[in-house]
Amino acid sequence: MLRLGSNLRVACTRALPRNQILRTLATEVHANTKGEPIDKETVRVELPADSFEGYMLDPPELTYDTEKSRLVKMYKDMVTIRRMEMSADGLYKAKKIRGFCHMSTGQEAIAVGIENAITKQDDIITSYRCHGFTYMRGASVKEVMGELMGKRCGVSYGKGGSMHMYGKGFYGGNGIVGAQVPLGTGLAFAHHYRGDKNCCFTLYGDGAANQGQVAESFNMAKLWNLPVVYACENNKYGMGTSIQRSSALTDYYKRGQYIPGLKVNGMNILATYQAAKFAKDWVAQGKGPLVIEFETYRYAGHSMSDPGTSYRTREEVKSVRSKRDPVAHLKQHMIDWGIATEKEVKQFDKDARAYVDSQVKEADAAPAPEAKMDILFEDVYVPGSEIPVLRGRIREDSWSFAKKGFAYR
Ligand SMILES: Cc1ncc(C[n+]2csc(CCOP(=O)(O)OP(=O)(O)O)c2C)c(N)n1
Ligand SMILES: [Mg+2]
Repeated sequence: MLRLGSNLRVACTRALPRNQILRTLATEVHANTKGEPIDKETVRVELPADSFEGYMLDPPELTYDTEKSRLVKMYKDMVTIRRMEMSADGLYKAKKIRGFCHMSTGQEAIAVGIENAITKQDDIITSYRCHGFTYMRGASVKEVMGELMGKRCGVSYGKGGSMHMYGKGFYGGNGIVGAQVPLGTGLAFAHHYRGDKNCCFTLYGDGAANQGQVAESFNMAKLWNLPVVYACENNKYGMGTSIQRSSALTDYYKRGQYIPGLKVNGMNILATYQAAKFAKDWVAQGKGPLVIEFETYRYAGHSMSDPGTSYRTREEVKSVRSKRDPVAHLKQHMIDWGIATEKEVKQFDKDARAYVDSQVKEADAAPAPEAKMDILFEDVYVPGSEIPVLRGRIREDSWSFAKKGFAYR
């Protein structure tokens, strides 16, 4: 229901006063509050030769300059997301979070790398593994955690839960595997139609990559030359099924066939950031769609109900964590390049922990939405754009927005 409301924002933007539009987008008021100034002192990044592989294109440069402060900010954001997910894990076990809950620990370099390469005018849409993206698009940790705990302060006012988080330029949070891919194609079509230079990053998993609607979306995007970046998070498993057991071709960056592709080391934020900048540039130049495969790994099980150990070995998880962890990787570079001392990095970790813990505390103490029918039906539509009567499961359940009550009772 909420998804419908936030999608309608596009259609209604012109007709409605701004304060009304804000009602269905809790994060808009917070967007950019985390935006620390990026100072200009730069560092030269030299990526390993195996960071990229191209398909029908020349991969991005392995050497580039970037701001030191940007790397620090990226580090802090990755640590914050990790701490946030770990808190969610604990709260789930304490039964304060119910229902579905999918963690992104291990995959932080993708959400953070992409957000640093695009603007708030670009769009992102993703699957249910969405907490990190919601935070990076502008939500506070309190809003994400509040949503998980079903609180009114949540990013979807406590009525969506883990898989249903939205914000300005962020279209979820989608529980149906692959369903976000045609939606992302439509968002890119909107940019194309308006003639702006913005794009949509459409994320999906290696499991979702085998869906028919993904192939249909590729066709239309190429046919109409849409500014869409199809970004496959290849974390090696779809639930408990390894990519070798599910996919005839595990080179997901080649799956666009007639769409150029790029494979990226998704555990190295210096590579994900450079790849996302390259992709943004590609679509802005009017070259049409691009397929990116971020090769990554999820540390947790598929969801909270999966311990994640029956279809892979503990050694496999341990080995990725110890050798390829994106947070440890950036930490080492910051120290080696003299951007921060070991002591300073420890302080960043401490600060992130303190920030997340205090936000969790506030969210935990916050009230749930009031158990009132009109609150239940809020945010189905942008205020002022409602249909007269929303049909219920049976006639008596139909809701009248004008009456703020049941239409036929
Ligand atoms: C259409 C549909 N089919 C099946 C499911 C059940 N399901 C949920 S997640 C998932 C696996 C998806 O794996 P992948 O795309 O690799 O994403 P990941 O969980 O690894 O991020 C499946 C089969 C679903 N939600 N929707
Ligand atoms: Mg997967």
